[in-house]
Formats: sequence, C-alpha cells, structure tokens
Amino acid sequence: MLAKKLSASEVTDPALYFNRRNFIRAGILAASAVATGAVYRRLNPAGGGEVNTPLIQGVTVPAPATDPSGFRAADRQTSLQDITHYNNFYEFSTDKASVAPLAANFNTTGWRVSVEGLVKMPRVFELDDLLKLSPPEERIYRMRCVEGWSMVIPWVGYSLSKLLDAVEPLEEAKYVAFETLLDPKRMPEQSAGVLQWPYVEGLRLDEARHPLTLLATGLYGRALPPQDGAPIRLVVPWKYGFKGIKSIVKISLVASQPRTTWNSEAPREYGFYANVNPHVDHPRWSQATEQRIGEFGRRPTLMFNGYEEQVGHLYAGMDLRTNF
Ligand SMILES: Nc1nc2c(c(=O)[nH]1)N[C@H]1C(S)=C(S)[C@@H](COP(=O)(O)O)O[C@H]1N2
Ligand SMILES: [Mo]
Repeated sequence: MLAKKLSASEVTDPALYFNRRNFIRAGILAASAVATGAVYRRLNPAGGGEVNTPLIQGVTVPAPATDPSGFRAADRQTSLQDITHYNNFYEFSTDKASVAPLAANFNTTGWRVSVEGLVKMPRVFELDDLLKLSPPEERIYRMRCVEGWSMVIPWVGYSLSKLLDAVEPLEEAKYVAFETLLDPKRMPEQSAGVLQWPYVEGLRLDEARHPLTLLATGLYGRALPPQDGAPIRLVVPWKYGFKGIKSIVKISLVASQPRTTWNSEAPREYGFYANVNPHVDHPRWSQATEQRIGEFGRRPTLMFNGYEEQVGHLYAGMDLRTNF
C-alpha cells in the first residue's frame, strides 16, 4: 500500500485521509492503482529466479471441473516467478521487488503457533503438528490486492475451520484475531516505524469457518517461500489481500471485533471487512477494475472477487458501503 513517495499532486489534502498520529508515519503512503501496471513492468522484467522451498508430499487435488465450491478457479495461473517477486510484506520492505531478496534467509526453525483465547482446548502448536492437523489440499484462488492488481495462485493448505474445530471455540467467541511474528532481528523493517508492529488481522468467526478460508502452508506444491508468508499464513480469497496475514504466530478467539493493522492505520481507506467490491471505491481510486499480473490492460473486478455464490450469504442484510 505504501507504493511510492507521496507527491502533492497526487494527494491534495492528506489530512483528509490520515489522522494526526498516523500521518507522520504514513508520509510515504500513497498507492495509485494507475501506477501499478507501469511499476510492475519496470520491476519485473521477464526472467528466471529460483524458489528453493521443499516440495510438499501428498497434496490432494480436490474438486471437479465445475467447482461449485470455488476451491479451484479455472483462470490461468500467475507464474511462480511473479508470485514470488511481486510481494507486499512490509516487515521486509515496502518495495514489492525487494521483499524476495530481503526475506530470502528468513529463519523459521522452531516455529510455533499459539491458538488461544475463548477456546476449550488452547494449544501451542509446533509447526509440524500444525502441518499434520489436516491433509494438504491444493486450492487455486483468485487474489485481489486493494491496490488494484490481482493474481491467481495455486495455494497448498487446509481450511482454517479444521484448526478451529481442533481447539473447540466457546459460545462467547465471535471473532478470530491473528498476529504475525514480532522480531526486528528477523524482520528488519520492524525497527522502522512504517506500521505499528506486529501486523494484526481479524475475521468474524463465521468468515473464519467458511471452507474457502485457508491456512496456507505452500504454493505451487512447495513449502511457502519466505516472501509469501512462511511458514504459515491466512488466505481469504473474497477479501482484499491485506486480510491475508503472513507468518502467523498467534490465533486468538475473542468476543469483540479485534483491531486490524490497515484499518487502524487509515480507517477511511481500509475497513475491517475489506470484501472485494467493485461498487465501493477506495477514497483515492476506483475499485471497478484490476490489472491481472502477467496480462495487459485491466479486467473488471467481480463482487466478492467472484466468490459471491459461496460467501454472499455471510453478509445478507448488511450495508456493504458502511461495512466496507
Ligand atoms: N504480516 C504481513 N502480512 C501481509 C502483508 C504485510 O505487509 N505483512 N501484506 C498484505 C498485503 S497488502 C497483500 S496484497 C498480501 C500479499 O501476499 P503475497 O505477497 O503472497 O502476494 O499479503 C498481506 N499480508
Ligand atoms: Mo494488498
């Protein structure tokens, strides 16, 4: 979201967009949907680049061609090169092309994820135990960043609901809060004040339990590369990309709506729900179209990113302009 330096011609009255506290840190905050394509082509000339993560054994390929589940989008998949070299991961860099090299040596040895809060069976999972909780499945999802670009990614993982079932949420639990690792030694930009760290996100419990909501551990059949959120991240295909929190260390079941990073940085621009919606524009740009990375030109953005059939019922009766 912090795509480049703020220039006066692009944002005439920044005070309209950021509160005082945030404005100081948000000095470089100015994404432009128009610029996305040009910046992307400049930073990503065609070419190789290796991803050295191990292959995941025993990945199951679930749904049939018609795919009423939404698990396997038929769209052409974005290349591994693009998925791993055009990243938003501010703990490493605000420059999409710099995340891969800066995250390359990210050490995930001894990774644990604490699942806690309003649950009957709180538990600190060793990564291996978390990976073994449910068989890995391939899910081909359309991904849409709030900045106006999109990708199609063959993730590997399992539905977050499997993990939630394992810890047995209590009756009072209404939301799920997620937290990224906080360790400035391993995540160098956490020493800078770009965002308030750690990165946090949240979902309503029914959203978190939807089968499309994925706890991702890999992509293209390999373990998750550092730049995409190793060793474990969230993927919610009908929401803007920033909901997909990376490198998770804590998942808490809570009673009320948790604070989320981008919503607290710029509440007018980024809502808690962040459902992909071509009819609700970002205050500074239209959300009606998107640039699919690897394609020329822009294509229309679909309601709920094309997953309306699967998730529309979660928002029945809600005003999606106020709850953006
Ligand atoms: N911890 C953390 N998670 C994050 C981000 C981040 O900066 N930090 N960026 C978000 C944004 S804005 C997007 S679009 C996606 C990008 O995921 P990708 O690089 O795997 O495509 O990650 C999301 N998750
Ligand atoms: Mo994003």
